[in-house]
Amino acid sequence: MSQIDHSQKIPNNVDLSSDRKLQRALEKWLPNFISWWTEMGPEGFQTKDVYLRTAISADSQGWAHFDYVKMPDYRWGIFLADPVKDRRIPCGDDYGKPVWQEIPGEHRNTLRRIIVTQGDTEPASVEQQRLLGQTCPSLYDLRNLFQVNVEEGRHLWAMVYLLHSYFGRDGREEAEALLERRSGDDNNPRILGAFNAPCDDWLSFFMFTFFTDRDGKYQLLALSESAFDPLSRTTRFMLTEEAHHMFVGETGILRVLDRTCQVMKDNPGKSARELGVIDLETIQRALNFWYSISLDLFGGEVSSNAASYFAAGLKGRAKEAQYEDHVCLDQVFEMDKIEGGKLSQEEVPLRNAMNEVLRTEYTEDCQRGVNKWNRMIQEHGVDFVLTLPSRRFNRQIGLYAGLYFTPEGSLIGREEWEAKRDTWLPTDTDRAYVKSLMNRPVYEPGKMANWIAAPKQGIKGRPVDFEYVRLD
Ligand code: BYC
Ligand code: FE
Ligand code: FE
Repeated sequence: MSQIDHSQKIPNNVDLSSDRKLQRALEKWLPNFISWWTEMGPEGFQTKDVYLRTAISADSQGWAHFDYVKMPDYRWGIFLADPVKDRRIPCGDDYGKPVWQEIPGEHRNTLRRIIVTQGDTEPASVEQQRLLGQTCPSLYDLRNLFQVNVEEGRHLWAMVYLLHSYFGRDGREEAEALLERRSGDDNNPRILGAFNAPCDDWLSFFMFTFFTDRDGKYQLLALSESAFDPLSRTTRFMLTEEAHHMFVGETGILRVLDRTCQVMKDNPGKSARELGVIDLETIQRALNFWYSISLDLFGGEVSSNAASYFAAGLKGRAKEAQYEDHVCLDQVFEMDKIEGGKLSQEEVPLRNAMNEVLRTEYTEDCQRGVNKWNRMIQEHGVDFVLTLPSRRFNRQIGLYAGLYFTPEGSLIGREEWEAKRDTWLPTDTDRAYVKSLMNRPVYEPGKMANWIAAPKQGIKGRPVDFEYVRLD
C-alpha cells in the first residue's frame, strides 16, 4: 500500500487508475497546475537541474529518492500515509466510533472549507517566495528553497485530491479557485492574512519557514486527528515533509546569528551594518513580525468554529492521545478578557478555547527553537537574548485585535504604540538594509554570502560545495 506507483501520469498510492472518473478529473487539473507553477513558481529557474528529493514510498523508512530534476518535471502526486487498522474517532461527541471513509452530509460544507483553507496556504507560500532565487546566499540555500516550494506544490495536490474525490462539482470548482487566487492580490487574495504578506528577502524566508510553516505543522497535527480518515492520512504524510521546511528556517537563522556574532567579534568597535551582516535588533524585529502574524493563523482565542470542529471530530488537538479527556464538555480554560481598557481573566468552555490550546503548544515549540538560537549567541559570548513577544503583541485576529500591546504584553494606547512601533517591528530602513545585503545572489558552489555562515553539512551526505543547482 505504501509503495508509490510512479509509472502513472500522476504518481500515487491510492490506486488512482481504478477510479477512471477521478483520474480523468485530476489529469484535467494537472495542466492547469503546471501553468500556475510556470507562471507563479520560482522565477528564472524552471529549466535548471535541481538536486531534489522525491517521495517513493509513504512509510517512515527510506521514502525519499534524491536526484537532479527540473522543477516542472517534479513528480507531484497523491500520497497518503498507510491506514491505521480499526481507527476510531479520537475526539468530540462521537469519540470512539469508527472513523469515516465518506463525509457525512451535515459536515460537508465545513470540511470543504477547512480543506480549502489548508489548500490555499500551499500555493500562496510558493507565490510569496517566487523571487527569492534571484537573491540566494548559496546554491545550498537555493536548493532548499526549491525543495520547500515543490513540496508545498505537492501539499496543494493533497488537498485537491480530497476536493476532487469527495466533494463532486463544488470540489472541482474549489480546486480551480485554488489556482486563481494570488498572494497579495487586492482583488483576489489568498484566504489567510500571513499568506498575503510579502516574503521577499531571505531573513523573512527563514522566519517564515520557522514560524509560518510551524503553524502548518500544528494545523496538520490537528487535522491528522480528524474523523474523516482520508484527511487524517493525507495530513499525516504531509507532516513528514513539513519537518524539513522548519529545519530550513531554524538552521537558516542559526547560521545568520553565527555569522553576525563572529564578524562582530572579529571587528570590535564596528557596527553590524558597517560590517555587512544582519544586526541582532533587526533579527528580533523580523522575529516579532513573523511570530505575531503566524499566531493569527490559529484563529480567534474564543471560537465557536473551533468548538464545533472539535465537537464534530473534524479537527482535534495536536496529538490527542496525550490528553485524557477527549470529549471536553465539562472543562474550562482560563482566558484573558479585556473590558474597559483593563485586562482580566475569565473561564471559557474548553471546546471554545481549542484554537488557544493549539496556539499554546505552538508557542512552546517556537520557544524551543528560539532557545537554540540563543545558545548560538551565547557561545559567541555576545550579550543579547532573542525573545518571543507576548501573544498579545501585534495581533490582527481575535481577542487582542484592534488594541495595542507592548512585546511584554502590557496594554498601551495608540500614541505610545506609534512612538515605539519602529523599535518593535521591521522598518523600511531594516528592509532596505536587508535587501541591500542580498542584491547579488551567490551561485558558486560552496560559496556563502557575507551575511550567513556555511551550513554544518550538506544534503544527503553531499558536501557543502556540491552543485545543488546546475545553472548552466
Ligand atoms: N486570516 O473562529 P475564528 C500551512 C477568519 S499553514 C484571515 O476566529 P477559526 C502552511 C476565519 O476564517 C496551516 N482570516 O477562527 C504554512 C473566520 O471567518 P468567517 C493552514 C482569518 O475558524 C506555510 C473568522 O476569521 N491550515 O499549512 O476557528 C507554508 C473567525 O474565525 C484568520 C489551516 O489553517 C486569519 N489569520 O480558525 C505553506 C487549517 N484567522 O467564518 C503552508 C484549516 C481566522 O467569519 N483552517 N480567520 O468567515 C482552520 O482550521 C481555520 O480556518 C483557522 C481559523 C484555524 C484558520
Ligand atoms: Fe505545506
Ligand atoms: Fe511547509
